[in-house]
Amino acid sequence: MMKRIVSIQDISCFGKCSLTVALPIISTMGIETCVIPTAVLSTHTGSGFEGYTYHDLTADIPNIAAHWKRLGLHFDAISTGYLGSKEQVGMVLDFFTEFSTPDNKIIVDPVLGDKGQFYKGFNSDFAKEMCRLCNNADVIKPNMTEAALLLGEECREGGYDESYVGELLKRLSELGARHIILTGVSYTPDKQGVVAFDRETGETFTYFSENIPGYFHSTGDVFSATLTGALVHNYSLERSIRIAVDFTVDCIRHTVGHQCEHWYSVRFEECIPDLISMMG
Ligand code: PXL
Repeated sequence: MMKRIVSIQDISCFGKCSLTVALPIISTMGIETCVIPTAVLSTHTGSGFEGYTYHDLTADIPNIAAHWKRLGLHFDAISTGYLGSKEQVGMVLDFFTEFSTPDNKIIVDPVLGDKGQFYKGFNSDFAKEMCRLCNNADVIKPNMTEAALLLGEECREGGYDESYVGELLKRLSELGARHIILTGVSYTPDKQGVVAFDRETGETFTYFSENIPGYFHSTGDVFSATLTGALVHNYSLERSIRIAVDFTVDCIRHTVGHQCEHWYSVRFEECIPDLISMMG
């Protein structure tokens, strides 16, 4: 049987993030991808874009869910990314209640911010709401900024050490999810990667790669989609993290030198054949 997931996040019409990244990546991984678009934006909200449009689709979420319920649809994973409002978080929680089963996974990317700051339009109130979503997830995947924002702490930009990261992981696990996958961790200037924590076994898994200087928008979304695809294939958590890091770094490498025209996202399309090889 082909695996099937649902991805709940926005469509940014230009800017290559959220659904326009998740769909091609998860499809490449041989998994059927259903979508619930939470909003349609003309671009993403990251720096460089001003005056973007935002069409809210909150009212559609329960209607889509109700129709799917009547169809008796089943998903091997429910994955969430950028959500636009507290009300949407509530509806996504209802969706979890309706569609979670003992054998499917809920994977939450608590999209809140990056580089030590909230994305436009988000604040600590919204971060508290995101904690409710984390509470109902099997896997959460914050970056270092989101980890601090979820915990209501000052964001630290760099200068991380193992004790700071270990403390963040422990406290994030108290939000409720079993697996915490913290991205953007770096202890030395030449390496960057992921530290994961399993609340049930107490084990930590670390996977670092080369640190490529610069800021690359949408890499969190590329990572999340790849991780989701790998986990849905029942690869081990360690292997899933390795594939997600390696593919994200591959996308960054292909973007370096092209940032003049590709400042708003990564050139993931060129790397799709590599993703297929990584799964081989
Ligand atoms: O990459 C996360 C993301 C998703 N969707 C929208 C965004 C961002 C980050 O800026 O603005 C609309």
